[in-house]
Amino acid sequence: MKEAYLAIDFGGGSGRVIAGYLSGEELQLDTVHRFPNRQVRMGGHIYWDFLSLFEEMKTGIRRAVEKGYVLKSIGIDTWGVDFGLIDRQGNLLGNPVCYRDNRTDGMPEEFFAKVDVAAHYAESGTQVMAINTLFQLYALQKEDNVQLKVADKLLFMPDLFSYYLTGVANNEYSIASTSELLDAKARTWNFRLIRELGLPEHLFGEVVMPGTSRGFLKQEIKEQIGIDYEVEVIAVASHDTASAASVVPSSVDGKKVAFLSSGTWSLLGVMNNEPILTEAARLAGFTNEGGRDGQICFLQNITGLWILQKLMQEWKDEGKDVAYSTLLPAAESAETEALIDVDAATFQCPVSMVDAITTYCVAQGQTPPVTQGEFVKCVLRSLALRYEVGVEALNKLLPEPVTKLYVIGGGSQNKYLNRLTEEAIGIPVEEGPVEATAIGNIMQQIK
Ligand code: LFR
Repeated sequence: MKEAYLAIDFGGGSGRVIAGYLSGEELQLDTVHRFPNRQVRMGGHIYWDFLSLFEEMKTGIRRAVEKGYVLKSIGIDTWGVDFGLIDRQGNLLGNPVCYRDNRTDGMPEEFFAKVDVAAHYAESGTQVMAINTLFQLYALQKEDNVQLKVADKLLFMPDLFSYYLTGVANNEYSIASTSELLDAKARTWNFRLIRELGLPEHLFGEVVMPGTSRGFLKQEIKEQIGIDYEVEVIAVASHDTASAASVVPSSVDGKKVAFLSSGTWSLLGVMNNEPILTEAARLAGFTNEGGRDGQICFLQNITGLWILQKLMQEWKDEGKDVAYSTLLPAAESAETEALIDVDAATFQCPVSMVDAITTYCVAQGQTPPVTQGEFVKCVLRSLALRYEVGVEALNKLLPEPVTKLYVIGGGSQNKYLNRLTEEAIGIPVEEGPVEATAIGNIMQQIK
């Protein structure tokens, strides 16, 4: 019997339940359950399969119990911006829609035809992206959405999972900060903006800081997972990026260091004590998201390994070999010079990534990649060059340039990409930890 803290980490492509326990001073991790997170296309929309994710989460908690762990507490983190709406009885009003859904196409342009973009940034500090909650809600409002009319509360994904575990509905700060609806300095809802959008104020609940209790597991959940003791659910830095970034020091030997949280997305930035809300930061595409201890993750949101993941999925469906151990050496020896703009809208959710890259290169007058190795090389070189642009932009906004880049998360295992990145940015790249998000999640619970 070991006492353990559970980190439940939902990423855009997969989820995991990790038990963390202290052995002496050292944190040990045991991944007790992994599951895919699939996006479901239906009726012209792209959804998350919330019900199956909820079930997988309970399976993971049950496995931890069956393995003999005594649960001290649970913390949940997920990707950003997406949410569920619940009614006054606590019913979920529809499956949460995935940020890759095209309902937000053109919404930022419409919104900023009425709102001054610089003044808006000076308050929200958020890099404008069509995926942001603000534009999802704007789209719902515009279509006179029925769910929005009857909704009682808006719960971001980690808030929603926690709600159905405990019955307590609140909004954790770091995940709420991905919405573009917070006042970055005050670290709470910008109700003036919310009113301006015509959204009901009651949707937006209490903003709680990482470390706050979200309540205890409901009796029905305890029965389903086979325990009879109380387990507290703690609001960790429930945006996965914020939990991951929380394990990286903000400086080493008095010198500022940067992080790159590498997964489906690449989040490149630094930890600051206060938001940077200047016009220069806005124009350079930086966002000020909430982190641990009221800190700010000042970062750029870059399309990350998503493009490669999507290519690999397509190749797998065709029965091709998609092992990293085959693809990465093939990429290293491939000859292509093709480069893509990884953030281009065409790579957001194409039916075929192979076709999207080919079409893009042809349109740009480049010879498109053909072999798997060429595709992978094209994507990884493009990412590394994009990181170079990001680091340069960051250095222009900070008092002193960053001296090191910590690559954390699953993508940090991609040694070829790390090498390309180091060559491109010209400062040392330090690898790991791979499980930065889970470690950050658990550290917030232990505090
Ligand atoms: C990473 C992440 C990013 C966010 C993106 C979409 O998993 O949370 O920080 O911008 O997903 O929500």
